[in-house]
Amino acid sequence: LLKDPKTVAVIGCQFRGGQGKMGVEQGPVHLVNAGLLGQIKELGWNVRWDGYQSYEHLEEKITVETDPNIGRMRRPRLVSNVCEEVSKTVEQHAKEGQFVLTLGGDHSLGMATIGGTLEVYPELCVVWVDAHADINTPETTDLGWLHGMPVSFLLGISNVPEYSWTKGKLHPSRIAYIGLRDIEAGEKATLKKLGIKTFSMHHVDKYGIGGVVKMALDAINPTRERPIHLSFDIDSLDPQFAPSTGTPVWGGLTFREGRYICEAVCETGKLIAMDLVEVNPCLTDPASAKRTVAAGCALVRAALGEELL
Ligand code: 5AB
Ligand code: MN
Ligand code: MN
Ligand code: MN
Repeated sequence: LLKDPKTVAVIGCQFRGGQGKMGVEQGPVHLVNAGLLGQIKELGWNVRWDGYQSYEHLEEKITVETDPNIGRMRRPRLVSNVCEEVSKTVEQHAKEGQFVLTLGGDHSLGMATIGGTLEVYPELCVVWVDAHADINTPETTDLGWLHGMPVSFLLGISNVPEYSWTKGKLHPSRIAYIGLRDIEAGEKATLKKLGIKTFSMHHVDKYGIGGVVKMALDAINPTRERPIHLSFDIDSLDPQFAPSTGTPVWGGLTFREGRYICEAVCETGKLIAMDLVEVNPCLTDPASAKRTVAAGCALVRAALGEELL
């Protein structure tokens, strides 16, 4: 499936413009400083480190003054411009046949990463692991931050001229959620209307994580032939395992459950990209930040085959 079967391109996206808290742009630095790249190499992969992408050129050009809200959307032009750029980078690496690992940064990046892989793998399906559905539209969003909206752009249900580069090519039958527990009323209506497969924490308790991953893959990838993009928001884990994140919600996945998702998706042999987002090492005491970062590293290793060795 991957033309360059043992190469991971790693993109460190130092971007926080899709949400309101300082520090999430430091996620990539902390993950890399924890030894993530060396850990990936130890699994037998070649690592193509793309460097930290800081987007300062865009942040200088698109300031608060020149980027007023569009409806309720906050920092809409900055997010759009950064995501368009990231999308091209991801697309390029995917085209070269590399596994694309994107380290966030906030989850608005999801419209960029999946937008990029979809260009190369039109048959792609998405496993979105998150406490939140991130499917708000400019109409349904309450807070206006773009990290709660990327899926709506991928599906093409948010129509904003400034985002015309998002092609809306993801079919609703090609995405499944795992870990949901904090969804807004407008989001619920959208999920229901589009018939999107959602596995909340209730389902994890009811069927076990093994059953849930199987049901999710059966729904979006019945014959396991489709390439898979895993978008992993660290806040899907319970705050006891990943406290350092911007929107923690109690009652989440255990570390083992989160790791199992990565293992099982890897086991299909179809995983072609992963995002690890919303690690914000600046929101807690250093020990809690370290725990969150260590959990993130372990999730990436599992997705890249640590359990299969
Ligand atoms: B995250 C909320 N639904 O839209 C919104 O961390 C939360 O990428 C979004 O999942 C959380 O603002 C975004 C209230
Ligand atoms: Mn590159
Ligand atoms: Mn998210
Ligand atoms: Mn989330």
